Amino acid sequence: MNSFEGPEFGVGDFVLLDNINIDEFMKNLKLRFDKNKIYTYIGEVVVSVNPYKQLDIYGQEYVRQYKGREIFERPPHIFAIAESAYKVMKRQVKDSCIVISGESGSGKTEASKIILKYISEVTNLSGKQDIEKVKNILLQSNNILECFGNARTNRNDNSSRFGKYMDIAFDFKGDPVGGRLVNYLLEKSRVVYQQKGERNFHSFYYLLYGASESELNEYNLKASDFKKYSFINQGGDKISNGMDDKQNFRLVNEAMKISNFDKSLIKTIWSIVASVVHLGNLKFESNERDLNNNPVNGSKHSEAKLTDECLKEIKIVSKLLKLDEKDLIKALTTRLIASGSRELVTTHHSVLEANYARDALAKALYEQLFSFIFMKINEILDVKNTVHATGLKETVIGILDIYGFEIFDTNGFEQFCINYCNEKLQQLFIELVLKQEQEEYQRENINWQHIDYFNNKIICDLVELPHKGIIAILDEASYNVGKINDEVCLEHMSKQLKDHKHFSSRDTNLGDKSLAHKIEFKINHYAGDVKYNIKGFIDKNKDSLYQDFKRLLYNSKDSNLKLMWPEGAQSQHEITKRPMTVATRFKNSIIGLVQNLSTKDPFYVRCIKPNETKTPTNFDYEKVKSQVFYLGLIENVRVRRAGFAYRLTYEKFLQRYKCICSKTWPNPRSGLPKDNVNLIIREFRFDNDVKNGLTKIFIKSPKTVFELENKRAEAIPKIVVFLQKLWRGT
Ligand code: AD9
Ligand code: MG
Repeated sequence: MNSFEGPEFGVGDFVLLDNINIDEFMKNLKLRFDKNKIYTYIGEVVVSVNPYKQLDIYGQEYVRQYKGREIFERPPHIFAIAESAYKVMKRQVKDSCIVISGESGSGKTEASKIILKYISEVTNLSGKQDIEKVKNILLQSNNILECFGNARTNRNDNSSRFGKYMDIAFDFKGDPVGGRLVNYLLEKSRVVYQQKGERNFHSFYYLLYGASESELNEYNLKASDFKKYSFINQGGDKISNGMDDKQNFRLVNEAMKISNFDKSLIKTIWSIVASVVHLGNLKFESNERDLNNNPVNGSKHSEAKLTDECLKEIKIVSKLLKLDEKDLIKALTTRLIASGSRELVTTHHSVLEANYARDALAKALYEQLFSFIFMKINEILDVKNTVHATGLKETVIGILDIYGFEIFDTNGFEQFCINYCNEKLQQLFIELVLKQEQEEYQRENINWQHIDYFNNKIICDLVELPHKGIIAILDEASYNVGKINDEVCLEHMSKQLKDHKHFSSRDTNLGDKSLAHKIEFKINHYAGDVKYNIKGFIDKNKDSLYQDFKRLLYNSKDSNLKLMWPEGAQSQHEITKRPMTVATRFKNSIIGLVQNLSTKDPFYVRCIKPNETKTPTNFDYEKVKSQVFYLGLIENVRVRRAGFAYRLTYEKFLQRYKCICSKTWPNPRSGLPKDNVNLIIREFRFDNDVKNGLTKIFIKSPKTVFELENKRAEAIPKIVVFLQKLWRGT
């Protein structure tokens, strides 16, 4: 890479820094960012800084430059990582994966799209129709998922509010034949609540500002009524910020058609989106006349009833979701529960409970819709359904675009889950980087000096251990209906985790006076300390949607909607099991993800956000520095430098570099490739920087690789002359 970039661009691999410390690291990163060199390697990890402007580095010409090349042959680029993952998959017939991490707005989703585009450009060169179709759906699926799962936040105008893992399946020729998407924890609280300056999910605005007058009439929506729609107007005025809602509405509909969503499904999807907008305008008042005894606990409360003016909204929602109007009202204002004798009784909601039920219904409708969309895309991408299914096992490249570490002023249940996920991924990163290196050195009989690193397993255990971990304690509290509130749950945690080095509250041994009593706890994450507010943990963890709603939606006359709610088929008596909590489901899905990734050859893209102002020129030194710390990049450079940066089989090495040495060019000496390789190594005095493995030569410093590459570049004109002479027979 140095042979392609001058010294004015700093070093293209951090391993080449003279001294590895944060100041040198930052100096190099800034120098490169200022010169539009947004990619820098740490061995095979690429560090990417969001340029916040369009760079002309992703076109055909660039694809050609990286296609089929080794990582060190060209300047650092994300294409080189995509190419490496592709090569592993194709040449070694091994699964590989690309893990993209970084904080919100650092460029993860853009990176995943660039990778997908690269793979799409370098495959199916013969232009087979069915493979083109698969590629097209893979690319189009982003438009659909971003419409329903992304939103404008104060950090990012197009922030993904869910985690996404995508497997692209390839046939034996290396062409994509299908795929599989997995969705992690949609931030559904956004459906009913947005902060100032933020928006609800894009889909609401695409519909409102993109659909035609007549379509909007069908949904009983009016763009000019925006200010009245309380579920989507909380962020402020129509805050599009460059988002072209109209154009995007068209693109999403097109993408759904390309992905084989039939007309009726598309209609159901927009009807659900519209119904959520209308649900937001339902209001309840207390029916003072009907003071009632709660048959379960005997308490008295006034019953909620819909205000007269929103009866119209009820009609609209019922029509959109093809529900019976009376059933909808009943499900919003009452609840069927099993009393002690297991007979079923109806209890009436208070106004507070009815508001809660309305919000729960809106969130659940949207979340289930989002999962259903994933399922539909998976159905069409299922390898079994593609023409290419051969019965052979396909090889896959996995791409993970998942939320980065979050430290806000107030951190709740969502941040707790997201940060736990990042702990797990960090652990995998450490394990894989070290494990893989160690295994290879062992296989090749190379001595390797172990490098010390912080093993964050202790923090993963703190969160996930059965019976003892935070999730287990939270679950116990969540199952204790009505008896334990958030505060008491925190007390339990403090008691059980009082000695843990990475947990503190006011009541633990590490008692931290800066934490609010009974409300806050702190986890000492690998990336830094995070204070969590326990308020809402139990509720979000239980995430109970009354069976009444499930039954209601299952009984919809809209067959698509009915399909989204199979649980509604259960009768009240059947529901005896404790449903799995959100935290446990999330934990299981992340453990599954990590297991899945650990079976693959991993590549990493570590994304960095240069500033909070979304501007291309500002490199906020302190902000970037903190990301460098928590992404563990300095440790990564150290580990990489302690090992061997590059390795090639003797055959490949000889093939590539025989031209630089008179002892191997034009004809290598007789003997093994290994002996010839060592002739080259000795000739240029690289002896101290290499080790001989059984089948491969290991090179410690990338500097040696660059010198070899430079020498090769110098030798090539001479070779051309030599070959010309040879051909001319002179
Ligand atoms: V979040 O966790 O989903 O909130 P991401 O995914 O990390 O976040 P995203 O990829 O959405 O960030 O990038 C944010 C914005 O930065 C994009 O909308 C682009 O405007 C901008 N961006 C990111 N990467 C590039 C790039 N390689 N070239 C140009 C970019 N602009
Ligand atoms: Mg994103």
